[in-house]
Amino acid sequence: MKGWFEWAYRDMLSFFPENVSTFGAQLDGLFTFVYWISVLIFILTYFLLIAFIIKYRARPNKKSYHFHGSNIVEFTWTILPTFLFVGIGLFSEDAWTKTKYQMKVPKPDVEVDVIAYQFGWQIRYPGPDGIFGKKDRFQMSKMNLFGIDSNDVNGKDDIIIENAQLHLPINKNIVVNLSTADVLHSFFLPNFRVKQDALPGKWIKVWFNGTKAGKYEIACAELCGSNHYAMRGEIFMYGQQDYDKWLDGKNKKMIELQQKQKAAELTLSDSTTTSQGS
Ligand SMILES: [Cu+2]
Repeated sequence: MKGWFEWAYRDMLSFFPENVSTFGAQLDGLFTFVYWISVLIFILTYFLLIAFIIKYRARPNKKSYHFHGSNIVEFTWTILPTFLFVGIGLFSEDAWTKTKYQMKVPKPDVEVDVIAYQFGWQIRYPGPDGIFGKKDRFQMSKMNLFGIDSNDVNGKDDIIIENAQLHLPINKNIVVNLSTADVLHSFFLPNFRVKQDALPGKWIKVWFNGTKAGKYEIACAELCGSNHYAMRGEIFMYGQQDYDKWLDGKNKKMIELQQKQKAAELTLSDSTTTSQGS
């Protein structure tokens, strides 16, 4: 069978993009499990619906009758779904704990900050010193979405990436500290089976471990305004060497920039002292 029928028949599970995350297979397994339960219930309920329509259709000499309901049937349709939902809950507990519990987030090999805004993502690396500057939410502004504390020396060399491009190594535990500068957004990495809402005023830890080098999509999965669709970013996964090369390049640029700034400040202070002296 070709054409639309084949498309309609093809099960939705094949819509998933390639999985490149260590915990992706477990989540896909859960999805498959719930998917087939839904298919089964869909077929069962529609079979019953159609059967009842046929069995109780209007016919000559057939009188309708009235009854007040059945306790047995009502208990059954309450208890069965209860068992089903509690069962799915228990069954998925392990995956949920592993991927979402803030207490269980593994020790990061690489840690970055990601902040969402209308309409894009900014990414922050700790810079040459390897230490993030402290965040102060009262210093958050359009120019300083992360609210990097201007009094913290560790923040002076932090690297901000404004074009929503995240660069990371494979086979490492990545921890993303996620927040938003305005409304709710959702940090969605389809290939990594990661989706997490970003909440204003709260930093949430998101973790994953990528298994394959390449370029993947970052999307916003929360309808956040008129340009929601434009919140598309890219995530580049490298082998360790390539990642180090990229990071070294960024850090070097930052060191150069700081040296230039220092030199500029020195000339400035020189000229002020001269002018004061004269
Ligand atoms: Cu958004």
